[in-house]
Amino acid sequence: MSADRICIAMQKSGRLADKSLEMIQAAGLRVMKGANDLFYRVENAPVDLLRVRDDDIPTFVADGVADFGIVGLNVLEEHGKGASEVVMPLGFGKCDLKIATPIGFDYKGPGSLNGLRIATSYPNVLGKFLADNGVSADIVTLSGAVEVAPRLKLANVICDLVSTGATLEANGLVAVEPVLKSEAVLVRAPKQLSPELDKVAESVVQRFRGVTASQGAKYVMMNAPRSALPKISEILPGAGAPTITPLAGRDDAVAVHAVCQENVFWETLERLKAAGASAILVLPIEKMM
Ligand code: PRT
Ligand code: ZN
Repeated sequence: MSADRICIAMQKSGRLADKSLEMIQAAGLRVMKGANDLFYRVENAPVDLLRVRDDDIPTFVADGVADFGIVGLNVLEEHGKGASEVVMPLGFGKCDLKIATPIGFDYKGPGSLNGLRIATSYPNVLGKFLADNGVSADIVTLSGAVEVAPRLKLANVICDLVSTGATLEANGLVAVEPVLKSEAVLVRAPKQLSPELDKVAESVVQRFRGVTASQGAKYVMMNAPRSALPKISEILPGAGAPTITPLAGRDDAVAVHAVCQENVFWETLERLKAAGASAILVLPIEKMM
């Protein structure tokens, strides 16, 4: 850790590690993977990466040991974010913390959990959910393999992360109640920085915004009759006002350029074509500011 460099805490290995590094690299930070396992250095900006277990990231950031952290919202909520600020969701590591019951359990809402034993790795988040819903239940805290708890008669139901649902299915469980929607977030320390480092921190935030904004966004170009413009604007998904330019030698037709914030599917292209558009091109966007 150095007083004249920004430190970003990220998961060392696990589900978020590769995507976090990709995000940092997409923000234009050239990462040097040195012999030091704990720290990676960025060579083109005063930034260091602190590589740790995800559970420690909220504390490192809240204590100002790191200036930023990339961590699952589930972990942040469980460990407490203190005075740290969630700057933005990052669009990866998506999963849901859910209550799941054995198949055949007659679940009628949170009230059905009264008096039960619930196994989870997220006792704080679950405790808050139960309190908010006026439920009194026993929380059994396990650090892993939560899904086997009902079979071992350790608990009646569980509260665990779900992404595809395959783990629940393989264990004869079914999700019945969402507790927390999660994805990786950028979190910032509640710490005063020198003016120089504050500039670096702002630029990191701006670039991360640019990377997340361009994810899934597309640049769409086409030619179209002027008369079709209202219909075309309606069809383009998540587009702001399109840029309209005249076509040389044609009064009745124009070129339409638009940035679409959502993915553009084949059906959209077919609808554009049906509305009169031709020469339709969809291009990926690399950076956006
Ligand atoms: O070593 P370290 O402590 O850093 O890592 P870890 O083992 O605690 O966490 P890791 O790497 O497993 O997960 C890191 C983060 O990824 C989590 O905190 C979540 O924010 C996010 N994430 C996204 C997930 C999942 N999807 C996920 N599916 N974390 C865990 N799972 C597990 C879940 O617990 C269950 O066992 O996958 C299983 C369910 O998956 P499906 O696809 O079968 O539903
Ligand atoms: Zn962990």
